[in-house]
Amino acid sequence: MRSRVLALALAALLAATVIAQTPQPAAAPPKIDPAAEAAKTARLAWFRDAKYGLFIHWGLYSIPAGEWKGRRSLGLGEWIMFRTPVPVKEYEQLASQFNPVKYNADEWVALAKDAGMKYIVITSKHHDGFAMFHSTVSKYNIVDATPFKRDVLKELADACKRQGMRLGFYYSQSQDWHEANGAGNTWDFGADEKKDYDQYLRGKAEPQVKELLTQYGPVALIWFDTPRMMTEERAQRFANIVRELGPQTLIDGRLGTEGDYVSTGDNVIPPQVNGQAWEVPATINHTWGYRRDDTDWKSAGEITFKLLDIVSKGGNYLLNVGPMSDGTIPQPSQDVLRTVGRWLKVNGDAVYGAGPTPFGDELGETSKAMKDVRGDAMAFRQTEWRYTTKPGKLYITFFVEPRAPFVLPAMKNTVSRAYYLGGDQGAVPVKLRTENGRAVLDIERPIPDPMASVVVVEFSGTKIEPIK
Ligand code: JFZ
Repeated sequence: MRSRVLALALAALLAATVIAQTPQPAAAPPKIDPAAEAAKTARLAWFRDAKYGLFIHWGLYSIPAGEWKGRRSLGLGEWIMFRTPVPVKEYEQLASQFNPVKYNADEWVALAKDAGMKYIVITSKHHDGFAMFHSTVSKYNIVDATPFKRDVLKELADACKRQGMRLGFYYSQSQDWHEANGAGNTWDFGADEKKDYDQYLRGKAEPQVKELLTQYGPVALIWFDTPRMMTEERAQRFANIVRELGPQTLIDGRLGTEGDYVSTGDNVIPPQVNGQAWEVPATINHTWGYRRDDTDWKSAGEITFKLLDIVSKGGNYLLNVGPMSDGTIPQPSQDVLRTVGRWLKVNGDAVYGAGPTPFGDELGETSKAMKDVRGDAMAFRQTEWRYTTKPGKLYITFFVEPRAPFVLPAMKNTVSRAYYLGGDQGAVPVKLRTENGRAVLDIERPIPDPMASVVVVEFSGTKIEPIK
C-alpha cells in the first residue's frame, strides 16, 4: 500500500515538473461576448455622463458616533462594533434607540441636486448587518426593530422618483457581524473559515438583494463591498440576481467578480487616464459613518479639484456624507457640497458628459516634454490645471492663477476662439494666438473665480490630436 502511494506521488511530481518545463500555451483571453459588451456599454451610458454622485453611510453606528461607553473607538465610525469590539447582544440594543425624527428624504435629495450630483448611493445594510429597509428576511431592520418604524429607503426612493434622481444601494454582501455565519464577527462567532457561509448568503444576503431590486423602483446600481470569501461561484449568484431582476442596474467593482465598472480603493485617485469606467468612493472628512469628533472637512476648492482631476482621468467621484442619528446631515458637509454645487451650475459643462484629457503630461511628474515658448523644460505643480474635453471643445480648469502666456501642448488641430465658461453677460473672451505652431492664451489676472475658473478653447475637428 505505502509503495503504491509513493509511486502515485512520484508520478504526480513528475507530471508537474514536465508541465512546468513544457511551455504552456498562453491562457486564452476571456471570450468577449459582443452582445454582453454592448448591453454593458448601454447600461453604463448614464453613469459615464453623470461623473458625480452622493454616497450616504447611515445606520445604527451614527448613535455611538465613534465613542462606546464613553471611550473613543478609533477608525471609521461605521466600524465601531468591530473595533471596540462590541458583542452582538450589546450592539443590537442600539436599534431600540434609533429614532431619526428629523429625517426628510426630499431634503436629502434636494441637497444632492443643489450639490450638482447626478446619483445617490445609500447603505441599505452595512457590515453590522442592520437593514435600513423593511426586510422580511431578518427582523433586524429599521421597521421591525426600532421605534421609528419607517422604511427610510422607501421614502428616499419615492423622493428620488419625485425629483428625477437616480438611486443605488450599498449592500455588504459578505461581511455581516450580526449573523453567526456571516463574515467578519470573530469575537462572538469565531473564525470565518468554520462558518456555514452559504447558509448566511442563501438565507439573508441573496434574498435581501432581491427585496432591494423588487420593492424600491428602478435601482441605478448595487454597490457591493469587501468581497471576503466571495468565490467566483458565490459572486456569480449575486450577479445573476441583479441581471435577472435589474437588467439596467449597474454592479460596482467590489462584488468579487467583474462588475460593470472598476471601484478604486477608498479615496484613491489613479495617477493617469484609465479608459475603463471607474469610480472613486471618497470622504469629505476621514470617516464614512458619522463620528462626532471628525471635523477635518475638505474645502470646496479641494473637492472641486478632485472632481476635475477624476473626470480628466475618465472616472466618477462618489462623495460621502455620514448623517447623524437624528436624521440630519452635518451642516459642514452640506455647506461644502452646496458651494461646489454653485460652481457646477456655472461650470458644469467642463464636467458632465466630458471626456478625459487628450494630453496627460499635466497629470504627472515634472514633465520634460513640456517646453515653454523658449523651448526650455517647464517644471510645475500637478494641481494647477486640468483638461477635459467635448467634441470641438477643450476645457481648461485653472485652480491657481495661470502663468501668462499659457502655452497649450502641440496639436494638429487649429484653434478658433477661447472664452471663460459662465459669465452672466455671456462668454468672456480670452485672448488666443498661435506662436511657433502652438496655441497661446494671454490670460488676464485675476481669473474670474479664484476657487477655479474654466477657459474653453474651440478647435477644429471633434477630437484633439496631440503632437507627441
Ligand atoms: C469599505 C468599508 O469597509 C467601509 O466601511 C466603507 O463602506 C468603504 C466605502 O468601503 O472599506 C474599504 C473597502 C475596500 C478598500 C478600502 C476600504 N480597498 O479596496 O482599498
